[in-house]
Amino acid sequence: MLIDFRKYRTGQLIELRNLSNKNNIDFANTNKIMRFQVVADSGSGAGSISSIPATLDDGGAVNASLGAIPTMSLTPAMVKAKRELKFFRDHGQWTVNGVTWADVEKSGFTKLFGNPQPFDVEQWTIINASGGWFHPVHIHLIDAKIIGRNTNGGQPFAWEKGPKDVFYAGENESITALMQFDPGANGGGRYMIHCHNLVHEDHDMMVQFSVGDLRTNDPVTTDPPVLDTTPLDAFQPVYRPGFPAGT
Ligand SMILES: [Cu+2]
Repeated sequence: MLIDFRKYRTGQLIELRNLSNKNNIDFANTNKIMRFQVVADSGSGAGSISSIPATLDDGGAVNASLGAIPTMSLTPAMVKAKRELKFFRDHGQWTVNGVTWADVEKSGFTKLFGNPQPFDVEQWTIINASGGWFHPVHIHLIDAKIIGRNTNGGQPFAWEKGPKDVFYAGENESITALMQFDPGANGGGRYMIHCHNLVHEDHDMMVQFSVGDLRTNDPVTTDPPVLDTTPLDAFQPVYRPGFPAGT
């Protein structure tokens, strides 16, 4: 995302706000995302947008190894498998196709929603048959090209015509997307699919898929925590507007 601050004057404060949507629950600071202060020189190189490379990586497979296809060049003819993900509430649990993360845990983390092989292209359809709430669905690892939405005349919205990894499944909406499973430097393995509503993902709307062998790049052991030995007084106090300094 590029933001052009050139028309603002030095010292001006610009706020990025969340305008929310229907069937959402907003709290006191839900609308506050980020605040920018415009300065004469941000110190980030040339101080001009001309310093940004002309070709931006789309976050997908552009620079990956042979076999990778840029996300927005994916076509239905490349599809090896089609899958459906239905997001719904079942006996007080938030599920994906009736499956919860507790089911994945019970399986010893072997239960998979899908098992594409490296560089396979698949077509996934995300379905929210409820009229009462929405699900922002996050599929890890991939970027996808949205090719259909049951609302908006079957077309993606104007702001969805680029690579996406979160899919807004509004009330009674379904979204169809193409994605390629580029295993990247990790070589594949298990990745999550979950609703990004906090209450939904916590209770228990998350499943997993594997690219290739699920034992590759084990998420439990692949990036073990290490003790941070930085002295506490090395941290600068953080100023948050509306809160006392240092909190
Ligand atoms: Cu949800």
